[in-house]
Amino acid sequence: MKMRLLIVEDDEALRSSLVRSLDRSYVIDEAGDGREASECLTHKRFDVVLSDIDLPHGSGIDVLRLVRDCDLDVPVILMTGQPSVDTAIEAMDLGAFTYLKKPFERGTLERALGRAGTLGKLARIKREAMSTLGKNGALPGDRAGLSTIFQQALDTLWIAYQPILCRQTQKTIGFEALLRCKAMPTPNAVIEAAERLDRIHDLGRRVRECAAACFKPCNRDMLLFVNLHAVDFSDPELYSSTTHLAKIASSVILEVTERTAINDITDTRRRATELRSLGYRIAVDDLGAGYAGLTTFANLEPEVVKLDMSLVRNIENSPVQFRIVEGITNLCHSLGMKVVAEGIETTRELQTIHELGCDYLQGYLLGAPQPFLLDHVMQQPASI
Ligand code: G
Ligand code: MN
Repeated sequence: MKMRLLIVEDDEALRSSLVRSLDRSYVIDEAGDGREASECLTHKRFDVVLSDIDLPHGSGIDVLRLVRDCDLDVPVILMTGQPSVDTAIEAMDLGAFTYLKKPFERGTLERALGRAGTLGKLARIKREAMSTLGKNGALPGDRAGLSTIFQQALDTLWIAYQPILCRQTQKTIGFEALLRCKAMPTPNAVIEAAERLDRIHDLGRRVRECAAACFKPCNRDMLLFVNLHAVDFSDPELYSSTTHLAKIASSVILEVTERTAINDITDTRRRATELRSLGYRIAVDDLGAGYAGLTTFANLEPEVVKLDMSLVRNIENSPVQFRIVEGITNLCHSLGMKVVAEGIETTRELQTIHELGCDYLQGYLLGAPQPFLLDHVMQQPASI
């Protein structure tokens, strides 16, 4: 089967000559500028895109972005008369397959097209395999593709709230705000994309804003647990007193994960103090899953500690997990910290955790994450 090729070139003479020399081997569509290219790309799928860099109504770099809005894998070959190092770097950075310096020989073009077509197919198969296997790795490998999908993730982002219950009273004492979106398979995929694109601050701001805006508890004592990425600590906006979140800071517990090293962040102690002066409290999240040493713990002086769910999973059958959770809980209590057991899925786990005296409980058994509903707070938890 012939490969489908889109040629984007405003110079008509060159475009016709390209079409003439290639139309025996390819099914070709032509576009004279970015707008026409966009038209073609929204209606058809191509195996390769060959585009001039200098175009009316936007450059080839814009075409590259346009392409990625419609297709995450199709290889793009850029052509240029005057290659400037900057454009070339930007093109490659955005995921252009290669760029050809005009004039080029027919053989050079054919080789580039052949290789691009094959690698494009490979990328599609890989993506299919990844999504069949349910791996997050289905993220596009290049920046332009990744930023397109990341933007969609930001645009479709919403917050699910999972209840956290008091062990003794069995009442809901608060909710953890959890990132959800339609554009990407898992919350971790969104975070990984943000890390790769250096956009953790954008993601964190959006999550915090949405988490605060959609949180409408009937009860004023209800707490809101919000996750922070280690990089969020360096975002000045986190320390602003005028955000939606800051307005309810006294109800907010900021969760700092133990999974990623917060050690890279300087001045942890000063930053924690600043957050407390705004009214926030701090929790160490996923305790037991990471490598955070005592320094992080000492510097953050968390009010709350959340046990990683791997410690909770099947705890009734594991004397080792039992001893660890018992030890952590007792130590935290002696330091005046409250302990949350996360990821409780079975009644056996719940019973064991109950015996161990963890203060607060969270997990699918007690309540799934869901959009904030007013009757959230009224719901009857599984009995403990
Ligand atoms: O890292 P952190 O603890 O913030 O992650 C919480 C994640 O765990 C959320 O994505 C949430 O949906 C998920 N989660 C919540 N409760 C349970 C549970 O009982 N079991 C499992 N496997 N996952 C859970
Ligand atoms: Mn958390």
